[in-house]
Amino acid sequence: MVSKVLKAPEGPPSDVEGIKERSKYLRGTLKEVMLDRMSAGIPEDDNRLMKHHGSYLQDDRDLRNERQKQKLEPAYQFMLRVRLPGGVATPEQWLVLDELADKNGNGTLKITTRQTWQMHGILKWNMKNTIQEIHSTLLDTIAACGDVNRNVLCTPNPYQSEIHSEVYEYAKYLSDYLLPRTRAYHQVWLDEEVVAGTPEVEEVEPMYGPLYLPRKFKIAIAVPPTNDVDVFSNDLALIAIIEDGKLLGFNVGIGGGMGSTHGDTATYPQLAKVIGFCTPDKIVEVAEKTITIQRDYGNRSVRKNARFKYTVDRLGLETVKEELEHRLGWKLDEAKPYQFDRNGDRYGWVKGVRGRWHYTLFIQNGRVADFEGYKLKTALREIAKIHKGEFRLTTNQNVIIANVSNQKKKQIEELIQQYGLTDGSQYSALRRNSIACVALPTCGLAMAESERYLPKLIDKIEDIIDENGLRNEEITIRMTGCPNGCARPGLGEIAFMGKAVGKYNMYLGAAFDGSRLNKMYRENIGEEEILSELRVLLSRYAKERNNGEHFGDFVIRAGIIKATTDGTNFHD
Ligand code: SRM
Ligand code: SF4
Repeated sequence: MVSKVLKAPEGPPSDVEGIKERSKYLRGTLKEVMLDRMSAGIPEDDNRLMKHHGSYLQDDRDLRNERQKQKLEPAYQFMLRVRLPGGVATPEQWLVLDELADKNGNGTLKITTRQTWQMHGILKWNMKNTIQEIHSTLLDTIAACGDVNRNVLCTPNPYQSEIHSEVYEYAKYLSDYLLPRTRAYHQVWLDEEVVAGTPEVEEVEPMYGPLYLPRKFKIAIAVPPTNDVDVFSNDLALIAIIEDGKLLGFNVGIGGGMGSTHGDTATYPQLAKVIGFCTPDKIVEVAEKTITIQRDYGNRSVRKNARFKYTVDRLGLETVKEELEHRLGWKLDEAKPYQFDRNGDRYGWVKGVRGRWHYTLFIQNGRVADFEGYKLKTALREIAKIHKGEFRLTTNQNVIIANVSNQKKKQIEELIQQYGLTDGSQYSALRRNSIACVALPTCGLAMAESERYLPKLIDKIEDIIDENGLRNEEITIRMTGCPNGCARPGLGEIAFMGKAVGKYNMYLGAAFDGSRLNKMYRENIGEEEILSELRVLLSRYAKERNNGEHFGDFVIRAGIIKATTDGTNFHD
């Protein structure tokens, strides 16, 4: 039901709207073009649709110039992202992904900032069997990308494992319920036959409609006191409210997102704002109706202004809340108090309920590979072979080996020792709180290095950290290769967003618990300047901070940077 008063922005629909409209519910000509052996790539229109199937066509950017010189087509390959609500995977699923990465991918797995695996480097001819093998282990890649609801996040909190399992069920249910209903995925990849008499174009998407959403839509559930999911960076932010060990329901926040465009003040990161509370049984209805508001009023003309955060800011928070309640037919309760203490992971072994153990393993920037002298991928495979619990992928790109019995703990610990796996304790707390997006060489939007560079930069920052006695001081540091914000840089106490090769904008002043955005401190600087800025800042922090004061709060109190009180003043 579309309200008479509210309006979507005017303007001609973007090209992607046309592609979706003509796509016969996300089919396009994908089935045919994937069989075409003339090119390792696919046409742009189909690539736009491909995203809704969890994949992107990419090319290896390290090889781009050389191939251009040789007049060869780019080194096309596909990235494939699994839908894994709450980041929970069985050891069997881990083993399948591990094998597929070697067989069809580039031999590595990337644990993403939305709690799932990505594989890179899959050739077109191997896409179908890769998706089929993923399907055989009861996983899929549907809606892992595209203008739909994405992988639903949930705190994989090993301390409160019972609450986690309950909240996880909601994350999983939401993720499944909000899936597109088209059979396109099953027909393109899984050889499902089109049933005679039900022409595919007449299929109905009851919630999305034929145009799907104006842009991606993201949901996260946080379980306080941990805000590891960076709940406020989501279009729909759900905060579990727990009283006396029982889940009462969820505070509901709307309108968060991280992406922006350098130099364009009409784009900005924004944090979701809490508008009320609902009991657990209402959560699906709330999510569905919120999504329909964005479906009806989101900007379908300018994609960079199309996220729900802009819809909320344009229409006004109160108006969107009223519209939501109108669509629900009931009112949200008043939001309940909650408290977050951090947005990073805690590492190492912890004991949860029923005597079960959980080990959070530090994985630098989420890349699972066999490195020289550090056989991380092999080690996780060996653990998966004997592990009887599950793996929980975290939004900080780490992995929790969860639900381990006393007896298995000994065996797993032996493997941890044998392969030198780490809970990060030999590193600075700053490194343990670092995340970086993929960027080069696979990301087509990267302007600078990120995952391949941040660890080296931190090697140098650690010298400064040590000079100032800050080794155990938890400071969040984030890097992305462009301002799209895939490592949620707007929420780093120190953050870098790529501007050009070797050049970054530097940001300061986010809150350690993910409740305040940062602000630009220096523009377009290289390593030398980054280090000299940090040398001054960290030494001042070491000397002038108050007891227990986080770095992000300190730089504001010390007048080094102004606080960003709302995304709309991020650029001020
Ligand atoms: Fe992202 C686009 C990687 C989390 C905001 N993101 C991309 C693409 C697909 C590039 C592209 O469009 O061609 C990147 C693929 C790189 C590669 O080679 O793999 C990419 N995003 C990632 C991952 C893998 C980063 C990582 O290293 O972990 C994360 C995968 C998450 C997942 O499993 O679903 C990832 N991306 C995020 C997040 C963080 C989050 O959701 O918590 C954000 C910021 C939150 C948000 O959405 O506002 C994010 N990605 C974007 C944007 C900017 C969207 C915007 O509103 O402006 C883009 C560009 C776009 O959509 O046009 C983008
Ligand atoms: Fe690519 Fe930019 Fe996302 Fe990094 S932030 S993965 S460079 S789109």
